[in-house]
Amino acid sequence: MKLFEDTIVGIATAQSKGAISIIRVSGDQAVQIVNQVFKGRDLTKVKSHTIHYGHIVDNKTKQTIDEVLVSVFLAPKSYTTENVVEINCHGGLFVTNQVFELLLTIGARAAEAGEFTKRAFLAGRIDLTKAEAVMDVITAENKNALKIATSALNGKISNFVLNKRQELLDIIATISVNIDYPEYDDVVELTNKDILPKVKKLRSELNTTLQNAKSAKLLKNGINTVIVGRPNVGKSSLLNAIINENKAIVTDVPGTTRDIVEATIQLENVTLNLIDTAGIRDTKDVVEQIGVKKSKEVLDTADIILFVLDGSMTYQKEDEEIFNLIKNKCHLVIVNKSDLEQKLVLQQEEAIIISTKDQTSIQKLESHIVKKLCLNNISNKDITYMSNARQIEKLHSAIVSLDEALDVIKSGYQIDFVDIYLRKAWLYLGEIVGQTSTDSLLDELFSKFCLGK
Ligand SMILES: Nc1nc2c(ncn2[C@@H]2O[C@H](COP(=O)(O)OP(=O)(O)OP(=O)(O)O)[C@@H](O)[C@H]2O)c(=O)[nH]1
Ligand SMILES: [Mg+2]
Repeated sequence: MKLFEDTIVGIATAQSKGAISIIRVSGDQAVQIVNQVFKGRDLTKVKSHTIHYGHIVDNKTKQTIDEVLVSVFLAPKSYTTENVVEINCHGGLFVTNQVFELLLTIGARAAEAGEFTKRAFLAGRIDLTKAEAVMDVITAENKNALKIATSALNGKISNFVLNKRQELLDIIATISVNIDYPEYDDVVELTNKDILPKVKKLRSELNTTLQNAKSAKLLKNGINTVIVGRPNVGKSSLLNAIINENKAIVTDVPGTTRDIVEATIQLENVTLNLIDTAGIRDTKDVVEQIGVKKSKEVLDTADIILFVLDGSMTYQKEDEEIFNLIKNKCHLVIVNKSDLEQKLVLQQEEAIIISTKDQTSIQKLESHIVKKLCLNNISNKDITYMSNARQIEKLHSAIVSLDEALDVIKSGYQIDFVDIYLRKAWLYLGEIVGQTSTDSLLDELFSKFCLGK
């Protein structure tokens, strides 16, 4: 089936100098168009999945533009499912653009960002989660991000969503039969009591995947670990001790750190993005004030906060004020300077006692971070990780709809009402894989792709 009339062309490799550039052409006329300017074998007669040596020649000027290798993939076994020709030319920007522009003059149209993958999606070769995974593979910056992206590309998310969608559909179908054919003897009469455990089970499975999505985000982007406390408690010393390097300036002058200092370390295969901040206090110093403001702002980006106290001093008003800022966020309370005489008395909170001068206590702190964020072997587990904000939002909406369904079931309303919310959840799950998606969503989504992908 032919979905598109036009044949598109895009430069698939990065727009910079390199050994090779790939120009990709896709559409009904891909082979004929390239064949017009290719001097070598007659491409309209070659087999699919073959590579051919030749030259690209401008027929008007008779000038040879480049020496190339051309790969031919005939429909439907290609990236887009259409006829695809890929021209491997020399990787100079000028030569690549010359070949690209030549193809535009003989019938191809410049592809929009992501248009090749969009065609693969619209033709049904890949679903939306796989299309998004293509971009995630390209943008992956570490082992975990790549692992999550390839697992999505291999269909892990689609399989999960499609299975859950099917289970939901089975429940919806049974309800519909009950509503439409109550008089049939062979239709088992369904009550709210019968569907309650099924919906509950489904909700819990979706919720587990939603929770795992949080881990996936941490795996992908690293854990923003913000070190806060009042001046001079040893925050910068702590950052230095964790990374084992004198990166942040340490002095006994309160208010030493004025700006955010960042460093990264690997912990249990996960990246910790450590962020040292200016000590928070009321100050008249204009520069320090800006630093304090930044410290408070950066708290919003924290996945975990290390709240540092000085064990050699009593609990101060400023400590209390900072604690109020962080108490409802994920945090660890750290009492530093354990090598000095201890004057600090903490009442409710459990604290980790350390000295930045003692590496074993720093290792102890690291194991607390691992425990707090459940990082043990997190990346080795075979879990469905949804790491994409769009997918997570839809999953969340599906769960909300199931919650509404559960409320209706528990309130003892007629089974018809339950059906409404189950259908809503079914539609949301469909949006994750792209079975129920709008044109505007697709346009926006694929526009984020690279050209030529
Ligand atoms: N005895 C002792 N001194 C420490 C320890 N950790 C830090 N210090 C000292 O405490 C002082 C302040 O340390 P910093 O790391 O600069 O403190 P900070 O919290 O970053 O201070 P600001 O940047 O001003 O907010 C320095 O003189 C450090 O040497 C510790 O475990 N034991
Ligand atoms: Mg400091």
